[in-house]
Amino acid sequence: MTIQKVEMLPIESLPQIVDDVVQSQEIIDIHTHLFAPAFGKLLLWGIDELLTYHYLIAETFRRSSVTYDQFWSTPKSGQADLIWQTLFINNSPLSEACRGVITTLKMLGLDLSSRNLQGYRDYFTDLSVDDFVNQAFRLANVKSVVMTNDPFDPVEREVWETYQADDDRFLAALRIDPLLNDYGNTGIETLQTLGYDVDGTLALSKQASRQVRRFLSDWIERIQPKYMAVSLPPTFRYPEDSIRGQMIQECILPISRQYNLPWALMIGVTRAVNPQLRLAGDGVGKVDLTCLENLLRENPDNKFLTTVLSRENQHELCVLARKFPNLMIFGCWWFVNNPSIIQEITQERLELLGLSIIPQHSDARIMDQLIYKWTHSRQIISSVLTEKYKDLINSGWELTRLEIERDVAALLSENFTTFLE
Ligand code: RAT
Ligand code: ZN
Repeated sequence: MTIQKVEMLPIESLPQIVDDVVQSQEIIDIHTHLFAPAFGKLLLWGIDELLTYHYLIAETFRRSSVTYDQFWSTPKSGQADLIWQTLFINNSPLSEACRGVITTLKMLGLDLSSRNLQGYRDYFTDLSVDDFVNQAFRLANVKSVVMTNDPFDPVEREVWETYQADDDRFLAALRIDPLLNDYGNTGIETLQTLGYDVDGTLALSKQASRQVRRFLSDWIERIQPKYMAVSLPPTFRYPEDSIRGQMIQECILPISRQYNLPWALMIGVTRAVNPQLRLAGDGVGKVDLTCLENLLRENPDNKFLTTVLSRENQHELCVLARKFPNLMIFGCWWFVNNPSIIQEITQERLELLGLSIIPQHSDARIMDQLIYKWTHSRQIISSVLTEKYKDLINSGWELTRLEIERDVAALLSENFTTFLE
């Protein structure tokens, strides 16, 4: 048998080659808050939306004397004016969320030297939503995004009455937070409104769990999600003698197995630490990951996707993934989605888990953000990978470009699709 000769890479050309490969790899973005254009107003895009991103709202209150009441009673364009003036004109836009706006405007070809917000608005006025979506996907080099689909939101429910799901750039995910975090209020109320016969008590009767399972099945069949998802507080425990514990055991885990649908847990958010900030008011806390360890050990036939919000939990999460192949860890979520921390987490994950991870998701809420979130993330992924490949070459391993392409495709796209199979 003859061994085909392949061209091995010299170490000097490595940074350029890895960067080319990372830039040209199409991405599946596994968690966003974006919507297909058919969802109408639920799809946010344009400069005023970009500037009023909740990450920037939180930063504005730190540098402006505006009161909560003044801010919230101002129309969106006025809020955007204030944010622009405060974070971009009166101060240099150094934070990651601010830099994101700059990267986006630049990649859209707008003149940053003008610093003219009205000029940026005019650019968007001339665009149709479809054209803009095409442009964002092209500039971000993203193949598809997973939406966050919430059957507890009446506005979104109405869209699903007629939505054809014919735009395959937008994949669905069934978000079920109220079932696990607010069953006594939104959970029961919504189920009853939709005709599921659950009683109002806070212990899940046999009848109520049957109804919740029916609700989940109906929505899975309707929206064909890639996974079910929930965000959980740092106080999350499992097993637990609580409505949440029961819901997980009797409804979520069996349905997840029945449909071969991963359950995505996003753990570590304390909601409304400062309620005055609304969506921008959530905080972070460390979680005792024994909860996940128990879930993984007791449910080897279930698939779990997990990301954690605190920096302190990242290492433990990697170690757990080494123990349980039914756990796929993903993304640098929200408060850890900053270059210095992404770099650290990505290195840590590659060192502990090799290529068996999904290094990033965008969490984009506004279509424009797809552009900067992936531009910034690609830069870091590329530089971390370059260092790792350099170490390998220095240790004596020879690499080909094709092997690098294979690895990057796994990280940015195929690990997700394979995990779903
Ligand atoms: O990152 C965010 O925008 C947060 O507000 C949350 O949406 C978080 O990502 C979540 O999905 O709960
Ligand atoms: Zn999110």
